[in-house]
Amino acid sequence: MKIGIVCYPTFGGSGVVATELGKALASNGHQIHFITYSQPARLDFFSENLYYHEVAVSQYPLFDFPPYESALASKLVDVVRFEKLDILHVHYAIPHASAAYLAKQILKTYGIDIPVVTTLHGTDITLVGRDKSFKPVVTFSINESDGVTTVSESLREETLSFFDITRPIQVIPNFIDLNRFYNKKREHFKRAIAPDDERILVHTSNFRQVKNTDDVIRIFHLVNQKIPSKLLMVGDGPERSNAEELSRQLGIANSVRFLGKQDAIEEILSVSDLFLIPSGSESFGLAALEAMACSVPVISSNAGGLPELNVQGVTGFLSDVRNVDEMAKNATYILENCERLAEFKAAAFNRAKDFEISKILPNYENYYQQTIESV
Ligand code: GMT
Repeated sequence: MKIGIVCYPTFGGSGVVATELGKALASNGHQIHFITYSQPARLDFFSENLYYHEVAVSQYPLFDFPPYESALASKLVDVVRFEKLDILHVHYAIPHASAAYLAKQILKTYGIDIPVVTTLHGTDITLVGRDKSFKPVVTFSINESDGVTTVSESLREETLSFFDITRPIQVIPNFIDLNRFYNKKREHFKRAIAPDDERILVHTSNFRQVKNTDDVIRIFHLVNQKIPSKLLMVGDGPERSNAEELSRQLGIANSVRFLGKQDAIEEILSVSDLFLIPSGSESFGLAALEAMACSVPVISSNAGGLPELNVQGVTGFLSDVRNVDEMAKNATYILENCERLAEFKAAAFNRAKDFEISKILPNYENYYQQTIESV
């Protein structure tokens, strides 16, 4: 198939899923066209089946807000016509689903009916999409898509309860490439971070409020009182300085390292013993899956799709959002006993195997085929 993929090209979860999906489809022989405003972060190599089309937004003094959606729709029309695409797959509803709708209508004037699949990723539904200023457009463009997928059952249910949805939604979960994400046994790196064999806890995110990064620091503060340990905070975003400030206030700054944005996240996960993800909302938790693939158990909240990934008492533990005391108690329980920790690590890795990309990819391929046939 010739597939157009529209996504945010950044480090965020939806952009990562879209890029990894495109790469895997390309190596399965499909021709993939990424259409976005800059080269996706993980699209860093050449393949004969991968194409990238940049959406350039003209600057004009009148534009306080450059009209990206119109520029994207025009680019979609151009790429679908000239590359003869079979289907468009847009990731994150806002503004990609409505731009695809507009492109689809324009393409009809050229006698082309392009099938559009929209994948909802989380905040496009749970936070941003619910905003009054977006809701009618999100509802309309979901209903006008030829196919709609969500990354978890929980997100499917939330979509159906927040919006007036008139079409079926297919759940296709996030996936992981186990050839990239596995425990690489970086002992020298581990010794550099934890010279006295301290346990290493880790958090990776975009440090937005929804990630509750202050809870990450508070959980670690409690664990650190019982178990010699270090915390690695990976990523960057608006809450980072608050988290840094809190770690100073709690007197644990020397045990917490803020590493900023990192490409080789699997190297960091490979030296880690426990992953913390106490999010207030999380449609799936791709970051937790990446950790599990590297044999790192997970202490999470029970928000959104996290219970569909993290298995209570097996791959880690789940608690109510903001229940820092319980999360710290469970973290300590896993870390205090070497044999127990090894069991949780093995179970985390086993669970990650359920989401191996080769198991999930056919779901997308079949869904594309089905959608093309339905148009
Ligand atoms: O987590 C984020 O804030 C990034 C966000 C995105 O849309 O880029 O991630 C969402 O999509 C990921 C990939 O499907 C999911 O694994 C994340 O759980 C989801 N984040 C939230 O729901 C907060």
